[in-house]
Amino acid sequence: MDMQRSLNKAYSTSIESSRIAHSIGMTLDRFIKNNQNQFQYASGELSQLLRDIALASKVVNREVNKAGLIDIMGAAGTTNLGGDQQQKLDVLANIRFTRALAKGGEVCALVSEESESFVDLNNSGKYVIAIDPLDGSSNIDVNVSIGTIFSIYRRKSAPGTPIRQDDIMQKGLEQVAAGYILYGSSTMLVYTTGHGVHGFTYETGLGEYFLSHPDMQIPDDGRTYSINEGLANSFDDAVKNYIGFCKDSSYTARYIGSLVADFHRNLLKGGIYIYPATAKNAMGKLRLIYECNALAFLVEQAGGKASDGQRRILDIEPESLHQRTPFYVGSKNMVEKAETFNQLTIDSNGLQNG
Ligand code: AHM
Ligand code: MG
Repeated sequence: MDMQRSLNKAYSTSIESSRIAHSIGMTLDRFIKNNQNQFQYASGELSQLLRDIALASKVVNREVNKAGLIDIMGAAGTTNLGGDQQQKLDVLANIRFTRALAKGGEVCALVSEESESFVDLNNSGKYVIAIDPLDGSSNIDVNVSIGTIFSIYRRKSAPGTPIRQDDIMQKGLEQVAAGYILYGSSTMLVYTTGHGVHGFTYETGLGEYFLSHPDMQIPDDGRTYSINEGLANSFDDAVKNYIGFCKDSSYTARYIGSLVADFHRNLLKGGIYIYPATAKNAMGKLRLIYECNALAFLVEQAGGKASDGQRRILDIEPESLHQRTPFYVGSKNMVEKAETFNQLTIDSNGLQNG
């Protein structure tokens, strides 16, 4: 009997110590700290800026998760039980991120999908941020994943001097960090500082992001294409022919209509996302500065490709704040294949005109 008891005790002790021995994973904070010396300007400010973004995303995540209760608590534009004015979630997300970044002091100017012109934060911060605080917000009402997209640039002008045009209008190649937060079946933060792509999953109980996807790589090939095929009549022939190719190859169509979610799936499984020029939008729908550049930086860091069908996204010189661009992004071989259809059209037009 005594023997059995001591055996049980030894067993339970070993379970306990093995539980303790297994680390629950690396937190985002620790990961940023451990990798701080990889940054070109390793003064700790960029690290703090990433932490500010992570913190604001936790607040937004809480609000996104409450979105289903809006019918009970009052829709946007109405007054809730506490007498506060309810705000649309994308507006609210913009406020949350702007506040967090303004408070931190590392960011001197902010470009956002929600603001007509850039926001001067009136400080001597060394960084400029471009952000889409809540992309795909038309999906909120139907409980579909949505996301935040961000790009970080080093300012060109000296801190303390007025913000200049060239601080704001930098091409994607000059990003020092970029990432997204996906508010999905679980919430994830994925980012790069130019040293690979790392994904962190949010553990709501602990209120922490944990490293779950280190060094993410997108497969060179895939069999999934994501495009709003309902608009196909207004695509040009190159895109129509590429869709035909996808069908002839028995590829799978997957289109959530939420850029971060479509991008994230393709990043993990391989695939291509296309938002091409349409009859309504000659330059496509998506915005270069705060939607496409960040995802282009991430996908290249993961071994994939991003272009406007011909040019590398990261090479495009921005001309206006809310500029649109056609967007082809995903597995390297798939993007290259789609580009050949554009090239064929250009060549045949050249032949016809020549
Ligand atoms: P938004 O910035 O107004 O939310 O629009 C961007 C969204 C993307 O998330 C998504 O990929 C795309 O618009 C879907 O557009 P469409 O409904 O035309 O297919
Ligand atoms: Mg958007």
